[in-house]
Amino acid sequence: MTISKNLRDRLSDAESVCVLTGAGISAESGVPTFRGEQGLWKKFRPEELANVDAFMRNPDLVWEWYSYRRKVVSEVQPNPGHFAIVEMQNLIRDFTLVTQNVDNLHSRAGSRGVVELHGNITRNYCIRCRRPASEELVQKSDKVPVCSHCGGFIRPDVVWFGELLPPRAYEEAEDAASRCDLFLCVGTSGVVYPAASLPQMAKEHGAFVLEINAEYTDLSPRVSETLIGKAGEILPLLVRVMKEERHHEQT
Ligand code: BJW
Ligand code: ZN
Repeated sequence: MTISKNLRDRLSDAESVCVLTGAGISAESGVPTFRGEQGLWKKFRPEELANVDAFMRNPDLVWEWYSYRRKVVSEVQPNPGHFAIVEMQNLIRDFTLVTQNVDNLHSRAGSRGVVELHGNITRNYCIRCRRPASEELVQKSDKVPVCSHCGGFIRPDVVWFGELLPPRAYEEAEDAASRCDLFLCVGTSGVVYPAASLPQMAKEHGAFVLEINAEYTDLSPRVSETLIGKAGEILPLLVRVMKEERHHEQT
């Protein structure tokens, strides 16, 4: 992979960086993506599972789907893509990582202050009184558990279609996208809003928007540059360039 002179300059000059990640960054850890050839939703239809009506209609089925995914993410490890983002954070003073992923792998890799737009599958709460559910209750339940305080169903702390994103998280993401000079868009198909509007927002505010994906996406025509390949290979390369260029500047 060749890094153009222009991109090299962007990587070396960037003072404020915002990274938006999607399911593709965790693919190399063994977490299935949602869409595409290997997509999770080839087998499970999203409209049947990722909305609150589906949960109320068939809570045990939805619970089972999340139990399966919770097990998958607990058995995998962060990959070089996740670790490269941790290194990038250590290089850049004003750095924000925004993720659509619910798998907790960025935090497990060591990223700090991760902005989670779609929640986190490792947390669960009661739909009636909103108290968090204990790990023990979640682990032992094959069927949807009920809250020990009020008897309400326990649900995963994720954002389903038709639900609002956590307002503070989205505000932080918008702030970071509007003030950064380099915006990286990694492993997302860019079809789910409002997250998919962040690259555009960054570009309108003057940032260089770099997409990293295994294939071209809906976002590609609207970004500054797309690098096609695996996030776990491209991100470490970008970090190496950033380090080289910053080292040169200091010497
Ligand atoms: C690699 C790789 C490798 C593979 N290296 N790359 C504006 C226009 C139209 C619709 C809307 C709109 N605004 C809102 C909507 C409605 C809706 C929406 O966006 N619908 C569209 C799908 C049409 N949005 C919402 O409902 C949102 N809420 C909202 O807007 O509230 C306001 C409102 C309230 C009431 C009514 C209406 C609006 C909420 C969205 C919540 C999304 N939730 C999910 C599920 C989370 C829980 C769970 O995990 O089960 O979030 S959906 C699912 O998609 C998940 C993901 O975070 C999200 C994005 O997917 P992502 O990450 O992009 O993954 P993939 O699989 O799509 O792509 C993977 C990519 O990786 C591919 O491109 C591969 O090529 C690539 N790849 N391997 C690099 N190794
Ligand atoms: Zn409760």
